[in-house]
Amino acid sequence: MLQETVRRFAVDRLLPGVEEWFESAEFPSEIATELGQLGLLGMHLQGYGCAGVNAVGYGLACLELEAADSGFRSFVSVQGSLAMFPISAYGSEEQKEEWLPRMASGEVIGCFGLTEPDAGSDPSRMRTNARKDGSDWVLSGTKMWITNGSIAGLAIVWAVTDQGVRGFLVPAGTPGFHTRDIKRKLSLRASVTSELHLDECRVPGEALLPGVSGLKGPLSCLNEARFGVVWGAMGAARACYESALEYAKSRTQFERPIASFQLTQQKLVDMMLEIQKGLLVALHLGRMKDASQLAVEQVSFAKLNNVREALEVARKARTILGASGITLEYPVIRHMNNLESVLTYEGTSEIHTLILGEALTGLRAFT
Ligand code: TGC
Ligand code: FAD
Repeated sequence: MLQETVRRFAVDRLLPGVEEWFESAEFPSEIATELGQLGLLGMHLQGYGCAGVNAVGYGLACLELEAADSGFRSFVSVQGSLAMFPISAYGSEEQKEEWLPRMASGEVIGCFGLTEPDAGSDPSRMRTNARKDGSDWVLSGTKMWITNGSIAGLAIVWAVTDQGVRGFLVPAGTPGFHTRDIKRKLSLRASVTSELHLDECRVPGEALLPGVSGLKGPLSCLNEARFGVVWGAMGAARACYESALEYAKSRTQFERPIASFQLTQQKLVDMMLEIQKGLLVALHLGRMKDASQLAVEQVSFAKLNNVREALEVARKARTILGASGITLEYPVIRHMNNLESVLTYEGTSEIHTLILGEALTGLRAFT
């Protein structure tokens, strides 16, 4: 029922506008409250206005949203898993009460500032720092490639302190906090990506997330978001496959539908196999997550496999559409370009390969 509801919302509300939003590089921010009304923001969290559905339910919603466009799944991932999750898991009671209900409804949009210009795959090299000044904290530094940055009412900013890496809640409008959008993207165009600038930005002591210190704070949030990507990537792949199948049946060359050629059928069958395998991996992972049995390496396994295969499906679909495959009249090249970002964010395919390599061999190959 949940999947059907999200699919209907995607078909009725998202698909009619998505080509225009992608082309004009615009995220329709009014969608935030509609996603909130559907209960999709922070949907896997408990209490404070959150829907409290299980991991499989969250995954299915991500699948249907990304079948429309990765930008919508990204929005929900960042809001629920990267902005609300740390407040829910590591926040004080006051922080939860102040922010979570308004974020669940979509009234307040959140963003997650971990990546920096010189610290992407290796966030341990982050330079953004926070120093204690009386009871306040003063933050300085730059965050880069931050989804929802300029439309967020609240930024979760990770910074180095004398107690290691800590998380801070920085409301938009705090003096010293500015954002600048990253333009000319050819991927994730229906999504806002920004830089965050913190210039002696002063926040009160209560802005610190009290429940976690060290890199495991932000990295644990990534687990939640990566889980959503595992499902979402298969949604994008499904949309490409469906578009290619329909096109192949109606497009005639050499006096036959191109779907009747064995080479086209081979592509369609390979696409279908990878989508079904990827969905089974996602479902298995969801059930393990619901049983609290999911290991970090298993999330890497699925993120690496499902995004890599989704991109391959998109590329095969693109070839079936011939020249039509390069226009926005069909969803394929939009998904294909989006998936290039998905391959990179939430841990690049190389980083997930190295996480798995370490799990197999016991040897770290990052440095
Ligand atoms: P390492 O020494 O391995 O770990 C430091 C501490 O963190 C713990 N840990 C984790 N905890 C929970 N979940 C995970 N996935 C964890 N990975 C590590 C670890 O146990 C340790 O804890 P403790 O208690 O011993 O201190 O850290 P490292 O510096 O060697 O880094 C390892 C590496 C390379 C795997 C990590 O840095 C990494 O995953 N890098 C990739 C960075 C990344 O994914 N960035 C994503 C930014 S956000 C984003 O892309 C949002 S896109 C938004 C959208 O969907 O639109
Ligand atoms: P780099 O880390 O510089 O990597 C460049 C290349 O080198 C990659 O191929 C990488 O795999 C490879 N590489 C790096 N280290 C190794 C190694 N040890 N061995 C082998 N190869 C290696 N970040 C946030 O914090 N919040 C967000 O909301 C957010 N949203 C994003 C939205 C979009 C659209 C994009 C594109 C990115 C977003 N990111 C966000 C940033 C994203 O997480 C980073 O881009 C990603 O972690 C990689 O960092 P980087 O781009 O600096 O690449």
